[in-house]
Amino acid sequence: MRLSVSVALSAACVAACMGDMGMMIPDVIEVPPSPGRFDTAAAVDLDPAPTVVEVALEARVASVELAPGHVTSMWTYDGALPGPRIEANVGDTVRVRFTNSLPEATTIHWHGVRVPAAMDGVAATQAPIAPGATFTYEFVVPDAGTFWFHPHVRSDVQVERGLYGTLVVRGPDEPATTTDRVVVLDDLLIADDWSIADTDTMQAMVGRQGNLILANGRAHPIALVTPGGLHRYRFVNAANARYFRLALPGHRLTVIGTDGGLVPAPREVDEVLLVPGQRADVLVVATGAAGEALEWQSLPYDRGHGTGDKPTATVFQQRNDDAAPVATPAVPATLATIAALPAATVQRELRLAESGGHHAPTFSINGETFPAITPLTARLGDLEDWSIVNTTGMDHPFHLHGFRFQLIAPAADVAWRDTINIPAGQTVVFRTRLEDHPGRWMFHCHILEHAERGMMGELEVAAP
Ligand SMILES: [Cu+2]
Repeated sequence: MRLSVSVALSAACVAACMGDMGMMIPDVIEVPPSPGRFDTAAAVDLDPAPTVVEVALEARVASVELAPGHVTSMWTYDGALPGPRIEANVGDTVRVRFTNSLPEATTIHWHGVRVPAAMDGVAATQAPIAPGATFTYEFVVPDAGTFWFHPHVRSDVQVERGLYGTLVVRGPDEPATTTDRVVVLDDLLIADDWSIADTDTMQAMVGRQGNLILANGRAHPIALVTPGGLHRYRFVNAANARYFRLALPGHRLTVIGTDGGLVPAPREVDEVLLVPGQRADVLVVATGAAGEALEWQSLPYDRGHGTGDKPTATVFQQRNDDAAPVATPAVPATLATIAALPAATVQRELRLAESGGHHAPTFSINGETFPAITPLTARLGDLEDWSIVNTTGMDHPFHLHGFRFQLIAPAADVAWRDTINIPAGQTVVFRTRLEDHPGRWMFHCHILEHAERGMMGELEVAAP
C-alpha cells in the first residue's frame, strides 16, 4: 500500500518522531519569551575610507544558546547566529576577508546583491574554499535593500547548521522610523537533547521543516519597542523550507520594501508571506501602554504534502518598553522611483518537476537534474520574460542569481525581487534585464533540499 506523504506524516509524527539515533524529535518546541539580545551584531568596518566597508569574517563551529539554558553546536559566521550584519551605503565597496575554519569546504553567496559573477560564490565561478583556506570577496553594492549571505556548497546542510548573515545597504531616501532592525527568521529541526537532527528522505522530499522557530538566532526572543513609535523590521527568511506567513494580531502591517529595496508606495496588509530566501521590509506602529506585549505569529500555510496542518507558531514577542510614548512618525506616501521594465524580446519557459517519490526524491528543471544540465544561453543587456511552470504538487520558491526582476503574471507588480513563490500547479512570469554582469549565473528552488537534489540550473550571459 502506498501512503500519500501527508497521511504518512500525520500518522508517524503526531507528537514526535524517532530520529536515526533513537533520539526523540518533538513535533513543536515552544519556549517562554526570553529577554536579552534581540538585534543582530553589526560587523566592524576595518577600512577608514568612507566608501569602503572591509570586514573580516570567519566560518567556524560554535556553541549557540538558542533558548535560556539550551545550547546547540552550530556552524556560524564569527561564532554568532545570525552572523554579523554588514552595513553599507549604495555605491560602497564591500570587501570581506573570509576564513574557512569549518571541517569542510564552503563558499559565500551574496543573495540578491548584483555582484560580478566571480564574486557570486557558486561552483560555476569559484572553487569551494577548503578548510583552513581564505578568500576575499570584493564588490560594489549597487542597490539599497536588505540582503543576506550564506554558503552555496551543500547549502541544505550548511545553512541549516547556522551559516547565514545579513548585508543592509542604505540609500539616500530611507524613511524616518523609530527603529530599523533586521529580523532573520529560521527554523531548526532538533532532537530532545537540542542537537540538530539528521535529514530523512521524507524531509528531503518535502523540504526540511523545523520544530524550533528562531528569530535572530533565538527561540521566542523579545523585541523591545517604544510605544507610539514607527518600527521598521527587515525580515529575512533563512529557513531551508519553511514558509513564514507573518501577522501581528490586531495590527495592520505596512510593507515598504521587497527583496530589492523600497517599493514605490507603502502597502497596508494584514499578513506577509515570506518564502525561503525572500525579504520583506515592514513598518508597524507600537500601540498600547508601557509593558504591553504582542506575539508575532506565523500562520499555517499549505505548500503541499501536508505542510498546512501545522498550528500557528509564535515567532517573537514585541513588547513595549517603559519609555514615555513618542509621537508617531508619518509614513511617506512615496518611497522609491522604479520604472516598469519595457517589453521583453526573449521568452523562456522553465518547467519545475519532481520524481522518485519520497523514497528517492529528485527534482528537475526542463527535464534536467543538476549538475547534469546544459546551461541556458543569453545575451548581455537583453530583456527576458521567464515563465516558471510548476508541474508539481508543492510550492517552490524560485531564485535567480545576478539579476533582479519584476512580476508580470498572474499580477504585474513594479517592485524588485530575486526570489518568488511558484504555487503548486501554477505559472508565474517575471521580467528581467540581463544587465551589467556577464558570466554564468544560477537559478534554483530555494527550498534547499530541492536545490541540492537537482532543482537548479545555469544561465550563461555573454556580451554581444
Ligand atoms: Cu522546491
